[in-house]
Amino acid sequence: MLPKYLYQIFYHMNSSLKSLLVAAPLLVASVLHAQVQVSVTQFTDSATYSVSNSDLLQTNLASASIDVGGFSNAFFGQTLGRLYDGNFGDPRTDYDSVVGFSDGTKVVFAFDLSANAQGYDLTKINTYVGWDNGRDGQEYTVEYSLASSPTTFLSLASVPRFATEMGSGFPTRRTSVTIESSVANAVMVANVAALRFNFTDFENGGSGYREFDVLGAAAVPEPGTFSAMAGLATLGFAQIRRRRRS
Ligand SMILES: [Ca+2]
Ligand SMILES: [Ca+2]
Ligand SMILES: [Ca+2]
Repeated sequence: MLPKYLYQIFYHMNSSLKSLLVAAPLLVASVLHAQVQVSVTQFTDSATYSVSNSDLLQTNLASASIDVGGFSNAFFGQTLGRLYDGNFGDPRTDYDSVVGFSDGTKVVFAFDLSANAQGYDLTKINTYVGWDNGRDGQEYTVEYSLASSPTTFLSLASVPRFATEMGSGFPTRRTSVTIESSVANAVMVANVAALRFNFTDFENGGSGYREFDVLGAAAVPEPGTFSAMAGLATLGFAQIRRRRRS
């Protein structure tokens, strides 16, 4: 049920304005919740993943913090900075590039809103793990908050448990997760202030995370949906005023 004043605006609009206003909420929904898809890879050869050193976590990060929980005891000397240093490392020899999380840990990456008050339009999230079969799996959920409400988190994607097997001999194993729009290179979610990762740490006391890449760009104010809706409302009021005068 529309509030009375909104109903009055709607009633007094001509039909083309009405159809525009009905279409507008659908457009908002498609921008905020494009179909987000999750895909995974896993390898046992010696090549390393090629990770980004110019993604938003490296260019526009305000802070990274552990909201709940902490680091896994499976690894030593950990810092969150290992996840955004542009380095994957050799999972056979480089044990100082790894971060693991204990069960239930939540990690928040807050983007720099002082540089871009509108937040950031995200196109892709990549997360990379490298260890052996015992700590190579990934499973987590990820949430986002908007620049208009930076501490309110909304669900973005869920990464299902994979690479759970431990196998014989524990050969070196690497896995990656990609979260993106089902439309190639499209913005997955716009005006983002922060991301929150929720780890289940299901595998053997901690998976060996080595890099998180968050790809996207600073959001630019669009003369699109919201200003168009504001304009429609203004037109509606103007029409009511005109009718009342006549
Ligand atoms: Ca990076
Ligand atoms: Ca790294
Ligand atoms: Ca495994």
